[in-house]
Amino acid sequence: MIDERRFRKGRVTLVGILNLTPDSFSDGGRFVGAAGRVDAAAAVEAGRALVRDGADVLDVGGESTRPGAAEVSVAEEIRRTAPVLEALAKATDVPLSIDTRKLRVAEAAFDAGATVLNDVSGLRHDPRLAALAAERGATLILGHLRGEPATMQRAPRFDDVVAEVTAELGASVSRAREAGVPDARIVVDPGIGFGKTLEHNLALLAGLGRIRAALGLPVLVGSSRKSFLGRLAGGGAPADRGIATQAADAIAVFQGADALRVHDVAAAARTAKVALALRQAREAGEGGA
Ligand code: HH2
Repeated sequence: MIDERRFRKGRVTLVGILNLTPDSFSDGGRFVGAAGRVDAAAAVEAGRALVRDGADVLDVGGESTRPGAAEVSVAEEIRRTAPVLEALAKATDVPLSIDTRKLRVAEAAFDAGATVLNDVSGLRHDPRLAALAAERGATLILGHLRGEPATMQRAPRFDDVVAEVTAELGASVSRAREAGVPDARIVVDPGIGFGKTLEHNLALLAGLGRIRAALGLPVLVGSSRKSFLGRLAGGGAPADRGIATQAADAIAVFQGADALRVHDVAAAARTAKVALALRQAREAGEGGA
């Protein structure tokens, strides 16, 4: 179960990434062999290591959402994720999240022990996820994404990206509320890298405080190792974007992020401590916020 402290304001919840895919942009293929077999034991060990590093939640995914990624069938996504979730539920106490846009995959994940649903499409891909989350008492992470991952990077356009993302996330939140998900179980995410240019990503990180204030809900940010950081700071392979990731995540926390979705939890834990202390010092200087 999600305890009171996770995804609540005044601390930073660390969501560790566990991708069970052959093709995720940063860690694809770590647990999937040539024949497509998932090495569940290795995945569980990696999950336990993330928890030792400080992960508050583990986010398990069976389909890459990187731009241009191939679609995965429902059966394949369940085959990749459900057995690992079931084993993780026995091996750790932290809440388990399923990163999916698909109803059947989410159902199988809940049956296997997940209590968080991370929908990068913010209920646009399948609005029925809202009723499912309500029925199962799950925490729902609502991401911002226009269109589909396969085509999202084809000329994204916004006039005022912060205002438009806030409004569109607000529509996702309304859908969740109407289906009966209480505010205490809703987290919003501006969808860094999801149908956004470099400038859009920067504007969203710089404008996080506005998004958080307008929606009044905890905000999760997922910049970890994404390509805009490589464009800004160099580093060829995604794994070389570690320092750039820490810089972006520090700023995100300073601007108000309540949760970070990260590959390197140990680094994020230290970054978040410093950035949160600075944010609280700023708030104290402003007479509290
Ligand atoms: N980013 C990715 C996947 N899921 N979920 C949320 N809520 N926010 C994000 O920013 C986010 C996400 C993409 O990163 P990754 O899982 O590392 O890669 P891939 O989609 O290639 O598996």
